[in-house]
Amino acid sequence: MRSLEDVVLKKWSAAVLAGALAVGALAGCGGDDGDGGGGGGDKLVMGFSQVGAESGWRTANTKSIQESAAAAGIELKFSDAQGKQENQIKAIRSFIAQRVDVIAFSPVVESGWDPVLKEAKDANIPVILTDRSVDSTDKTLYKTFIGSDFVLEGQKAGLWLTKEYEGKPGPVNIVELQGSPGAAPANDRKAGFAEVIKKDPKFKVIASQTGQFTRTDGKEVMEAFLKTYPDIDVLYAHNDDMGLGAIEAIEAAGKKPGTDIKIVTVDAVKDGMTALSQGKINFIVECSPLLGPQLMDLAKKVKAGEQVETRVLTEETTFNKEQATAALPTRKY
Ligand code: GZL
Repeated sequence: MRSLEDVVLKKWSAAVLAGALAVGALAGCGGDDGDGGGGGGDKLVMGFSQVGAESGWRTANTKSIQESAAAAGIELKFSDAQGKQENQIKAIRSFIAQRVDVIAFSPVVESGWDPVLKEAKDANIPVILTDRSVDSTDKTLYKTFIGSDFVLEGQKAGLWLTKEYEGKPGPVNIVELQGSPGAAPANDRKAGFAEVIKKDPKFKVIASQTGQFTRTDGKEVMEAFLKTYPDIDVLYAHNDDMGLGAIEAIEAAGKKPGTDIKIVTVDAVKDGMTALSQGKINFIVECSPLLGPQLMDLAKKVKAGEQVETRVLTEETTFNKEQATAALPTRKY
């Protein structure tokens, strides 16, 4: 009988291998000579709809996309949806009207995309999903999805917690700061974490509420949790930013983050890694925002009519205090 750890770690290593193979497959396809555009040297035009600017991760992701487009000689039409699906749908329709070569976007929520994706397909404009996916059953509506395995990220956070409390009595009272409602990372990080901790009844999620992936909301919700629950042992935050906001609330309540309340988060942005190196966060599951270079490679191949992997997994790891301290000096984001 394989242990849960074996299952999670096996899936993790398979994901990393798939990611490496995918990158290898892309690189091995006789990459572009960087003159921009897939065909006779004309500049490839990409329409990109971004979720918003809600977190440090998002800022780093936008930077990666913008810098990679410039480096690849791709003309980028960039739209910030400010967290609203209707703005993304409007932007995609505008890209269709402008006859861009490729449309890429990070869906703010999983559902409600089929109609506009069908419009792009009918206009013969290929679509690439980045960062987050959609729940469309029609897989012909997009060419590929490049992003993380959010369920695995939740499982990694749960696995760390089970190890942290191995052999210790319960109950272990957990509060959870969820990402924005309906977002794939929020749904999947919650599911992956729950799947792991349900194996031991001492772990109890006593409260779970959205903090919208932002520091401000994370702080406000944690303030409410602290007022309601005097005996919180652990905070699981779906991203560093909510964890950092919660740290402010925990300290204001006279408690020590990382000691009185253990904290596990996801992303591994610089501010989160700094808090981890200071012992205010205990463990971070990495979710890389640096999708730009692979996205531009995929766009050129898609425009050139080449076959691409339908799923490109980003490679990522986890960090404890010592690993964060070592990684910080060279951290790109
Ligand atoms: C994950 C990304 C999430 C980050 C948050 O790929 O969609 O959105 O974890 C960000 O920080 O707001």
